[in-house]
Amino acid sequence: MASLVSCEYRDGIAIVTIDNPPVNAISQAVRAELLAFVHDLNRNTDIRAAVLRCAGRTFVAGADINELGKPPLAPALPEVADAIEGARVPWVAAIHGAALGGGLELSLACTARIADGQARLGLPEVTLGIIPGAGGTVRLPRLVPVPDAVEMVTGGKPVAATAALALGLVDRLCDEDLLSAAIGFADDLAARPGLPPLIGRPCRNATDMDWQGKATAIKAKARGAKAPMEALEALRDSAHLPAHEALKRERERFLRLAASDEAAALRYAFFSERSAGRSLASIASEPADLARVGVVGGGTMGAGIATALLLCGCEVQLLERDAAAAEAAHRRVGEMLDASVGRGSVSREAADQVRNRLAASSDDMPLVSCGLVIEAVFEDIDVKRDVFSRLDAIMPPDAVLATNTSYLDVNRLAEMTVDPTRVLGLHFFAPAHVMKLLEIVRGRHTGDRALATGAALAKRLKKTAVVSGVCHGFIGNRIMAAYRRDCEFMLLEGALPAQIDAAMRDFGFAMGVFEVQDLSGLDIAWAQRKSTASTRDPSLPYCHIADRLCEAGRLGRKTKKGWYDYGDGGQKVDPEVTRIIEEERARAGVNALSMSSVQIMQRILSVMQREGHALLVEGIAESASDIDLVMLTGYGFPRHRGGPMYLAAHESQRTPGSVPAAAIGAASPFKDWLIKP
Ligand code: 3H9
Repeated sequence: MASLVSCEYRDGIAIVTIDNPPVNAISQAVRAELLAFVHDLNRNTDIRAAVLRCAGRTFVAGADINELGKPPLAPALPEVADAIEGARVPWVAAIHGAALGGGLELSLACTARIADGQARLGLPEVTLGIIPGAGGTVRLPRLVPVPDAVEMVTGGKPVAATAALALGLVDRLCDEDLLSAAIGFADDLAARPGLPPLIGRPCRNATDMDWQGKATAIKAKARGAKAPMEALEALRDSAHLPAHEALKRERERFLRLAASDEAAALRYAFFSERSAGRSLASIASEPADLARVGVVGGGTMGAGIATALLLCGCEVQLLERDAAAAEAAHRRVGEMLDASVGRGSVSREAADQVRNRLAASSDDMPLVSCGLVIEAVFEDIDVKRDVFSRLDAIMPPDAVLATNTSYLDVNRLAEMTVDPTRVLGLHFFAPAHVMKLLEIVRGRHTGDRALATGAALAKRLKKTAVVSGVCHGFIGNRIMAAYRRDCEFMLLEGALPAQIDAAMRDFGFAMGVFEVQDLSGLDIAWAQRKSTASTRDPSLPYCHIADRLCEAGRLGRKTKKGWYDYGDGGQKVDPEVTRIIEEERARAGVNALSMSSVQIMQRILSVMQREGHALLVEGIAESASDIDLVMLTGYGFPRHRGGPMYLAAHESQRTPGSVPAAAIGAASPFKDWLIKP
């Protein structure tokens, strides 16, 4: 087998190169080879210093995630880090790309660090349900101030090279030949007595740390995930215990967490993200040119899509029905850009620059030069069919046409074109410039070029693309509509909105289903129910509660009343809603039963899983992990739980013979709708 670590020598400097594509993950083989070189160099008295660098696009991006959760294989990374830190000669880490997790830990064991201007450095372990396991929580706070170390480890967000320099995390930045600069640096270090290794130094600015305040903030944000709090505890140990004791405790914590359900679920989420949209990667067709993209409709969704496109470097031509609407749409995009500046997600200069690439008009002819047009007009099949008919007439035959519909039949829109192979769905999630998910909807006739264009757009927008077939609501909204409906039946059976919302929050959702409805408004779903009322199967149960709230003008937060009362700014349970629920229970002839949080959540999961299973059987979703990804990235499902399909698979693995979650809803007097939606 080819070696993964090599060493060359230049005038007494050893250059040790890790070459383990694609991201130089530090697998057992890399650890073994690297450790062997450390020992060799200790014995070689011709060597004055060593440089640790990587081949390919990045420095070490961390431990090999495939090995986590399995019995550790020797040599362990802490052993390698200790050996580098205790080496006879100074070691310099030359960092390009990303130095993450175990990669940063290796560099912390070196005597010094030099990075190029594009480098990013971080300890993202908490995003995988673990804490750093090779000295990160002990060496980092001895190099950068403790509050900054706490931020990096408990938040998991990498810092850019310039910030790393300011923190003292790297010693030098270099924008040209990184290797030569690293060799020069190593030469300098060899010539002068070094500082004691990090492990022998005290923590920096430890008294500035408000441990209690941070613990409260983490608890509020973690939504039940354990790793961030464990990371804080590890850092607290590091600040208060001798380094060798803190290292020992860090390792114990790391091994315990690596074997936890939370870590397994987060690893699954990590790999699901990477495998999403795999079917698109094999498409050989060339995508349409995305330099200029058209957006039809500049409401909240259209403006969000335009903002996302501008921020990824596209020119945007926005079409509205008249000059005033075009002007309003232009303004809306400007406001979204300003808000992005306010949030710190984009700089003022960048926002001002991209603003110039937006044109909004009521004339559709400027669309003609766009490679892709995305319609985001009112969610009405006739309105959208008209748009497609017009686009088909004016757009050149090689332009791709997309709809941002959330529910409507993409095939019926494609019917309006001469060549339906160029039509696809691109379902963005609001706010479109913030949310990571993009459902790429493959219609009956959607061709490879249209799909390749969707994939190229997702990549450019840095969104997670999941392919869906055509059905009412595609993957995400179909599942959401199903569990929302069941939650309303649970109201009839005895639960109250606040109980259901609390059960979801306890599970890890940021908000419960009724709170979400109040935030987004109850009127759109109401309009949809009214429009399909004539075709509803009368033999199926129907819950009237939401209709009654809407009829009473309770449309959510915007009317200060919905499932809750928002009269004085806060969210309060409203006895009026409880009364309506009780009346509807009486009308349905149901005796209310009490339901526990666990029962409520099991019921919600069972509906998600049942619908997910149907999506797979019908060929709408390509894989169970795609379904989970949609729920994690678009619907607030807690990432550390893996997703409904992941939980279904693990539930049956863990407790064979247990009552499957799907059976729980079968006790419902309204189970008919579960069987036949
Ligand atoms: C850790 O270090 C623990 C230590 O504290 C203690 C140990 C004792 N392992 O994301 P991409 C694969 S925990 C294995 O598409 P990009 C990935 O699956 C680790 N595989 O590229 C994909 O494979 P495929 C802490 C990994 O350019 C391919 O590489 N580190 C790993 O968009 C390309 O990945 C992290 O959490 C890995 N560590 O982004 C960093 N990383 O082609 C995790 C990637 O078969 N990695 N792969 O689908 C990342 O954040 C991104 O991959 C990175 C590159 C930013 C580096």
